[in-house]
Amino acid sequence: MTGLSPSLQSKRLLLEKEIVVTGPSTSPRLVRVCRRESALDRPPVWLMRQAGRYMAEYRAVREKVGFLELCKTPDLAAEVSLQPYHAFGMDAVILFSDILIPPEAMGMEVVFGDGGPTFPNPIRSATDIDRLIIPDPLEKTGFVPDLIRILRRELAHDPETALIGFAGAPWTLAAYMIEGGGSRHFAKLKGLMYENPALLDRLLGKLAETVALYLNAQIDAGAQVVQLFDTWAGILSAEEYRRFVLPAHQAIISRLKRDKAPIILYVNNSRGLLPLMKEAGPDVISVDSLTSLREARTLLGSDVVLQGNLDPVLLLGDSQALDHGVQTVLAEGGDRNFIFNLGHGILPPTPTENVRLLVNRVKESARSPLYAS
Ligand code: 1CP
Repeated sequence: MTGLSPSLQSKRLLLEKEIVVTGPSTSPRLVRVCRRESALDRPPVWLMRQAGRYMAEYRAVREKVGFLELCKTPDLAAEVSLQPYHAFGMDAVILFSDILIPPEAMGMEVVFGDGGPTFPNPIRSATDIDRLIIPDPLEKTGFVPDLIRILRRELAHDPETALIGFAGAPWTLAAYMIEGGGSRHFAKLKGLMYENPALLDRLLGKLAETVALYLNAQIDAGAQVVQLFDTWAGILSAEEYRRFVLPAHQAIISRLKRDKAPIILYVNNSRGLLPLMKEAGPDVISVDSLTSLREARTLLGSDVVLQGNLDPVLLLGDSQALDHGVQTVLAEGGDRNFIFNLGHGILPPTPTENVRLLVNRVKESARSPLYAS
């Protein structure tokens, strides 16, 4: 017996339910899960590369402006960042930009063509590395904090939705800067790693410093979560990853304003590398589609927050296979410490009705608040 009058008791029950459903703080759903603050009625959902070419609204904007100009024009970049949120109602908006913006600010020329981004003058020598500056993020990339401030204003009416900032991690950025663009074998990058590891260290160190400053500037401007993309770190063995990638992650993560924004770490092809990702100490580990979430939990422990990991190819096909895939990820992700996402970025030919179906299915997975644990 609590000794409360029946009406007060039912009020208290209502309050308890509310606490379970919305969490004890006013932070967005995504942030609450990153911080393991409470059990939620359903996982938050957002999709890597959720803004982009699969949306007609995006293509209409891109018809008028080039990709780099779009990234550097905060009003337009804000419009594009919000397109998937308005169309499908994801639980997070990720700012529209690209991982190659900081290398450009360091002094590299970058060209975004139809075949993807390229660096016409890739790094070829120690002098090329020494020439790179560590840019002041406000002075050289002030359009990013400007974009973040616009987006926070646009989202002010909806405190449940989080704004995500991001950066590419040093290894992946070095891959583009040395190869001159995307690559199949990464022969030049690996060549440098084998032949002159100290020189590669010098480049990775400069990149880590640049990325830490850049992400902290995003957090200062209002990013509520940040994601570090190390797409190409999965081409390395565990030993090589420990030698070249882990120190760069640690250098960045240890310098971030973690009290203000939790950090998600993503590596593609990360099977075998997951324990090393955990060693860097991110708040969330984003898992690709080749490792089941169940396997990831066994490897990492149930207290680690996981993000993932629907195969983006499932969004290209029929709704039955997609539905089955979504239910599998929901079941494996479980009802806590889990963020619904893809295993890699959304593909340009994705039909929008499939994206809508995915987001709706995750939202429908909400259990009755009465039974939320
Ligand atoms: O309009 C166009 O033609 C440009 C296509 C495009 C888009 C929409 C590029 C060029 N970048 C982006 C946006 C982008 N890139 C976002 C926006 C936010 C979002 O809505 O999610 C993000 C987070 C990125 C990150 C990014 N860029 C990564 C890491 C994530 C991943 O998917 O692995 C990488 C590797 C890049 C490089 C890049 N930029 C663009 C392309 C086509 C590529 C890939 C090139 C390659 O395959 O190597």
